Amino acid sequence: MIAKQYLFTAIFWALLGSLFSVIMRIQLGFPNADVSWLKPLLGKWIQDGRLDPEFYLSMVTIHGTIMIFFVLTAGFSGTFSNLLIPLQIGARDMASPFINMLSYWLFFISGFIMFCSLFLSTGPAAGGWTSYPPLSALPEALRGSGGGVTLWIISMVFFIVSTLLAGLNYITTVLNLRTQGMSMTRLPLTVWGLFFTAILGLVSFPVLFSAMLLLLADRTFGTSFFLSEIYIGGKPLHFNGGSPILFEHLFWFLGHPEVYIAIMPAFGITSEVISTFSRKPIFGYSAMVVSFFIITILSALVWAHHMFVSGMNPFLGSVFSLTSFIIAVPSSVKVFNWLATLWRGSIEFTPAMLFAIGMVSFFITGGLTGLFVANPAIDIMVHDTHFVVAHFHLVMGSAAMFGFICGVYHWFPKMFGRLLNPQLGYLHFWITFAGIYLIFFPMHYVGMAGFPRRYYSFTIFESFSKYYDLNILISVAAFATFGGQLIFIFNFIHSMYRGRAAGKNPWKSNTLEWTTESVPGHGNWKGPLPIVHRWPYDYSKPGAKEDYISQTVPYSETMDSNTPEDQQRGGKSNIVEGEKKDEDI
Ligand code: HEM
Ligand SMILES: [Cu+2]
Repeated sequence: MIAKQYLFTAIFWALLGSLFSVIMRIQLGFPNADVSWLKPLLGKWIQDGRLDPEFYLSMVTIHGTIMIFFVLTAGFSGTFSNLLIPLQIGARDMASPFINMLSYWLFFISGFIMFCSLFLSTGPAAGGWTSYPPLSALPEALRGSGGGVTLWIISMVFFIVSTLLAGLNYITTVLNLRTQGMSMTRLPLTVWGLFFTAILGLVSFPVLFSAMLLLLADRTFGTSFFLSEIYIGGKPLHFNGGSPILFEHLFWFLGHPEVYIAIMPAFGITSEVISTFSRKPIFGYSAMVVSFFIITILSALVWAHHMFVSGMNPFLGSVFSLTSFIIAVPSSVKVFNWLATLWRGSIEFTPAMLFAIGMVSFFITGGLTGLFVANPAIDIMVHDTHFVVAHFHLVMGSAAMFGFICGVYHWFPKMFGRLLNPQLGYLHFWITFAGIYLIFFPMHYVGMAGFPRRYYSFTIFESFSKYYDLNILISVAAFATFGGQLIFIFNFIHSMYRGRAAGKNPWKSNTLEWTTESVPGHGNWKGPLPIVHRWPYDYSKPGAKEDYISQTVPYSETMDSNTPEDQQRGGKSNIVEGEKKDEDI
């Protein structure tokens, strides 16, 4: 139930966030067009047929905030942690259903506050999703630095509390409520991904929390944590001694791990979907888990690669550059394992599988440019251009989003008892996949040509005029991609009521959630909890009757299909007696 609440809220925010990106693309693709027709939607933000420049900055800010925090953090991991952690580890519910509900409603309030900020007379926050001071700390800096930023900060405070509570709950559940036989080494990779996501959130969000409180103090109580001497109109303000760079450190200590918080659930989900629809065991299970672990640690050690041009000591730059390059290693391990799993599999192209493959594709193409921006010498050139926008949209925006959508296609039957229409799914996939490359690939070129991000218009720069066409292409592709999402929404709502009935295990999959009714009732399993005898990826085992063997099937029955190590153990079920008591018999 809470999973569905998170899902619906996430879809709402994703639509709104995309709508804002469409507004930005109208401006960037057609800077001279008359947009009076947007007046019914945007009201006073359209003046003389033009979009208000400061409102453009608000759009950038709110779009980024919504997409990263509301959709990919709370929406993504909230939906799948709540749905899958209990079902895949064989638990009746989360460790604390109450905290669970509380975290949803705190998230809801946080979103509500952000939504209200859209209606402020001075407009919503306009300092970017990073909300760097001084723009964010001085209410008089620009229109969107007024009440908008205050609401933005309050919203983030609610959001962070919600994320921390939720994370604690996920971790406790995974550690304590696994059913009999579900050792940590038999966890599906999705659970591993969600587990490490929760840990990473717990480590890094408190730092953002402190940054938010200090920023609020600078704004309202006249402290100067992040502000040093500032003159407005020749007159000095009373601040002195603070450092905006300090804010950057605090922000990016969350900000970088945040991109892994967004993408690690996608890693888990795609691993699972790729294994299921290649009908092959996942390649390198333990390497996958180890790379999750390494990524979790390293991602907290690379934050200053966002600050190469901030004026910090260049020596620090090399250190952070090195750690950033090292993080490419576990990432490549993952990609290698996905490809190796696909290799010679009997691949079944369900929509979920296509989105999983799309995710891998974006992760590769976007990840490659990560190597460019991790190198200070190159980053200094492309910093704050559309090159960076292209990089992070591919690797985090699109890849993580595809993981999310892949998960929705895959687990929709479990959530609603019905199947999504696959034909509409294919259409949705191809429009989105092609659309995203058409949007973000050309951005690398305009970025390298120097297009700065967060700029409202390029018309006064003579040298950019030859990129008009490319910008129009990007914008048109963005409109089409947005349109493609409406197909998905239609499919979603229609199939919820009219879709084909799904049955318990439509994908012939091994993990525990497929052993219970579709739309599991209260307590998840009607009878006793399932007992686990094997890891989740026994697909196409030689000698087995079918090409999948559920985790609940004891070893002895399908001796031939056991893994070599299992056979060494004599095929005995290796549940250690008394290892885990089933609390709920
Ligand atoms: C097809 C869909 C999307 C389009 C067309 C799009 C477009 C844009 C545009 C035009 C900008 C402003 C660039 C600038 O001038 O700095 C932007 C910024 C941003 N977008 Fe997207 N976007 C899309 C999806 C996403 C997704 C899924 C995410 C989730 C991670 C995302 C996260 C961001 C962030 C974090 C920023 C930076 C905001 C800031 O600078 O403060 N976007 N996007
Ligand atoms: Cu980073």
